[in-house]
Amino acid sequence: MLETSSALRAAAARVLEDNWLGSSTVPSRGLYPHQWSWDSAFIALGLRHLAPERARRELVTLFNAQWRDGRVPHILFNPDTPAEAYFPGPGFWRAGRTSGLIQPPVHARAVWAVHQADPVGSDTDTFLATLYPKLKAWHRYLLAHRDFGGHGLVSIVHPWESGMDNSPAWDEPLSRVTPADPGQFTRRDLEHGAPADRPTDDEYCRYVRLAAGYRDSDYSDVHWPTEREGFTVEDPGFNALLADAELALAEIAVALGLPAAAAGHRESAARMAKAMTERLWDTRAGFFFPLDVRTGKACREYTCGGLLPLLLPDLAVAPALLSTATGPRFRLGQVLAVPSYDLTSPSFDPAKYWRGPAWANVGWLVREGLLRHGEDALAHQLRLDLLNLARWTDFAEYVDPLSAAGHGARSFGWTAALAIDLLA
Ligand code: 9WN
Repeated sequence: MLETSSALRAAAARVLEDNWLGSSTVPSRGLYPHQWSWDSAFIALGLRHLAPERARRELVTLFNAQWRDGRVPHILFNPDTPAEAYFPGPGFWRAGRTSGLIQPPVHARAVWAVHQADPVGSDTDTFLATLYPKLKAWHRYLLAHRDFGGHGLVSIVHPWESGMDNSPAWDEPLSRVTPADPGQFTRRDLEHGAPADRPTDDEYCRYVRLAAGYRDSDYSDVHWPTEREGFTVEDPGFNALLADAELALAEIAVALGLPAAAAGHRESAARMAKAMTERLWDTRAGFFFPLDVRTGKACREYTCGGLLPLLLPDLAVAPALLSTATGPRFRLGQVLAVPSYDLTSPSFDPAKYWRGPAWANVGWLVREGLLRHGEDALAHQLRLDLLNLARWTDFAEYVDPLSAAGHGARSFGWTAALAIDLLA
């Protein structure tokens, strides 16, 4: 048992050491043996306290795989890992060493935090100057190529793009996708940990159908999204993270002596916050729901993605959102960390992936949001929960928010990294 903070920090550092590939970190040696986009950002937040140059390397490696159109791929495959270790591997995506999907844009926030941990080393490496144009191109891709709703918000085209794969919010839009033939592929994820805690086979068949359709359109954001089979959703979690990332870009621009550019990033964040409040906020529910762009209807499930707009400092509806967060659906401060799904729903499952368990990255983000809205006591409790859960579960991928039982992979990258950050 890792009784002291220094024992916990040392154990977390060992996880990051063991998961280090030489220029990036895997989320998990067994289940996820490649580099993942938003994992790397969270991992860098922890690495910056241990070895800032490694944190910089982590992010630079990811951005070296950025596509010409600006997208940052959700997976960068490690050439030394056997092809059969993960499905869908590079042979499926047919996109060189990367996948063609994306993940939530938490990178600018991570880049800024990594810089602040070691400004001298960062300046010597020209870290900010190197990454600023790449981050700008990434955000431009999202806002210019992914605004399928036409109101200044980004749409995701696959549940994997939300980072919250089997969130109940995706059930409805996913139900319209014809499942791929299960005989076409072998799930490698089921070889690691309890299959009951992972998405179902039926969900995987739909994920594969969607990913193959996007791939077969050459990852076109012009043709594929209009196909009948597609999935096009404005996710409040993804969009809140982009708005926050624009605020981080503003800070980076100031540090680079670009005040006019900084003002532009702040305006962009404010525009997004306004669009989110107009399109995704439900006043009666006191919650942000994703919008299914194909039907124009809200995906009315209370999932943790709807809490992430708390990150926005000037959010007028923050008091109402906080009241939902502390109410019966999420019971913030009364259960452990942040449940990924509505505790009052009959479908709530405390062990199943994004349908109930608490995840360290979401807890970390919600804590940031609480701090920005002056909710220091709740933020303090959340920090303790996250550290205890990491300590008790050997850095589990996700945990039961009621019993503290660990689920999924152990020695999971961002669980360890964010514990280090919370201890700093
Ligand atoms: C698909 C790596 C990733 C996380 C996601 C999490 C899970 C992948 C999977 O693992 O998704 O991208 O194979 O299930 O849902 O948030 O980035 O840790």
